[in-house]
Amino acid sequence: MNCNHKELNAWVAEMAALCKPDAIHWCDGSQAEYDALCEKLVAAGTFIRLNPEKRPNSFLCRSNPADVARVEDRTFVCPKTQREAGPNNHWVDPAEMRATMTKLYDGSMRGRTMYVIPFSMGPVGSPIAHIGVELTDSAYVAVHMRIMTRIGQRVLDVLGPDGRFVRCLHSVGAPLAPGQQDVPWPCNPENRYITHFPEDLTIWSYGSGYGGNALLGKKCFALRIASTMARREGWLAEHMLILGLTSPEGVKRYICAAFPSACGKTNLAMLTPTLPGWKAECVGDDIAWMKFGPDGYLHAINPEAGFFGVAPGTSLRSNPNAMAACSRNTIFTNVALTDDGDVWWEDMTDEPPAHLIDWKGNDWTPDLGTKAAHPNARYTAPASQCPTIDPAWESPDGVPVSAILFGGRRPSTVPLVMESFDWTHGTFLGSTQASETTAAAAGSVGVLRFDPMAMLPFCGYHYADYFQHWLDLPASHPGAHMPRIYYVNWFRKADDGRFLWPGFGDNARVLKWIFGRLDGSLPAVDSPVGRLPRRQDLDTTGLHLDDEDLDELLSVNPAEWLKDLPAMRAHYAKFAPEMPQALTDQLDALEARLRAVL
Ligand code: TSX
Ligand code: MN
Repeated sequence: MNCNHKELNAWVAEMAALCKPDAIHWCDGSQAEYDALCEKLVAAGTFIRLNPEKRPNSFLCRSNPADVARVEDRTFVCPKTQREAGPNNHWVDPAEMRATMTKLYDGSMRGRTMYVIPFSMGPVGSPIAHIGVELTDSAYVAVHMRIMTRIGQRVLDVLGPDGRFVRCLHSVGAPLAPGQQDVPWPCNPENRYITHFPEDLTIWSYGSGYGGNALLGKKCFALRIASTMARREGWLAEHMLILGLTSPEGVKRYICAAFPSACGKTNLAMLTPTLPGWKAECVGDDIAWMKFGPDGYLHAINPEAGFFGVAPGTSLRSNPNAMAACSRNTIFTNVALTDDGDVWWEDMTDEPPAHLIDWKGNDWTPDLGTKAAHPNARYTAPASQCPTIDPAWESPDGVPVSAILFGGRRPSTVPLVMESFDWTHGTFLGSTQASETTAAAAGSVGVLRFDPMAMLPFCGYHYADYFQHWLDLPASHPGAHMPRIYYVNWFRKADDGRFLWPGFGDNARVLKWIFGRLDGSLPAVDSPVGRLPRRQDLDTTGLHLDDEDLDELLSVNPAEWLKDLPAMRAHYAKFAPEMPQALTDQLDALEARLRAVL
């Protein structure tokens, strides 16, 4: 490895002097290096090689049961002032946080290797991409970074002697004394910190080895830090899938979509349309970076190179493309192990196997009544393995975005689809995006849980400033051609509790209506809350959907909507007094339109 970036070399030396690893390993990103690290993880008892006949070149890993998910209560955003971080982030004075964590990092890598991982978020050299370097004492993280990002010498080559990079420091916080035996999943659950210093483009993570806590290119860089960069520089870093949709006439358009959790974002990203002649292709399932192109369109890249997907619920029925993507060269974390050396998780098949080893390593049979896989169990698979990966998914210029979808899980009130009146109204729709709580979520049932633009845990600065950035975007770029904004709801229920809409591949019918709107071939009907399809314009051929159900799906009941307004106002009040006037005006205008038709 050859690095002539003085600041990078100095920072690596400085962090190594602090963390005191036994060795330093610069990752070149080669297959040989990946294979050797996986073998090392097998020898350490961290990885179990799966049956090569069933899952070629794939591994199972079981984490410490205390380290199974992102830790939002231990996640901090530390600009100079609390005002900058906003009420949507945990803030600690940056000097104080640096002091606290410097003490923890002192000697934290003793007995371990520090991996130096230069990585590109986005196609290497793309003008929309950005570079980071992660220092980590976890080989699990190193092999994940090779799947989830682009790593190695080619990244240093693009970085050059003085390029900008995000400094990512990660330690599991479990130094080894001389001769001390390691554990399969080292971590330090009592001292976890996931910390962001946006003013210094720095991320410090300590104590966890799992997912977004440790793979610092993903949520920490590509969303929290990148959102602050995007605001300064006039672009967007969003928690959105990107998909390409081609009509039977061969017209192709790209759509981005942001949904709260449990709405099936990855399923939509890998959609298989049920409409004959329509084709959907996947650019990304989690994050979109969008910058204006010379054509005035926002051009999106997927900054990631892999899928870190939730396994439970994924099946040949819900998402055959995800199943294919993780059929080989995949790392599974906290799923169950079958007797023939393959993996299983809840809802992968209709019937569970008669015997498994569960995610904690114990014998499992269906009668136990416990979950065999952890609900947040993951597959880590190269995006290139998705059968419907878009031909342009690695285009350095990104793909032009024609539409942005927001949505939520709303059993009542919200229609299947509506179009915003304009960009400001679309921003309003995103800012009030919510799901209704279910029994599964903590707290009471049927309450609106707001998650604006699906960025609640990921917006790296004050939400009011983020909304203002969205509002300012069209005027910030001469000749801007903004995407149209839609709000969708696959989850509306009838009074008897049935889902009114079949969802999944049939969502292509909604995308077809949006397509018709984009090319000007379909009309829409104004309602107080947005523009709606006419009944006859939603293609329901082949569906068993009776007229009453379709009416209900596309209906807007002003009295129902008015019931949501106090919650919306309380939601906005959390970000007052900084909340943009344009959005509180939208709320007032919505109320006035609803009252006018009551
Ligand atoms: O992912 C989902 N999508 C988007 C697909 C592209 N899910 C799963 C959500 C949990 C992550 C959905 N669930 C969707 C949906 O559109 N819709 C529903 C609700 C639903 C569930 C089952 C049926 C219909 C709707 N029908 C039968 O089971 C027969
Ligand atoms: Mn996500």
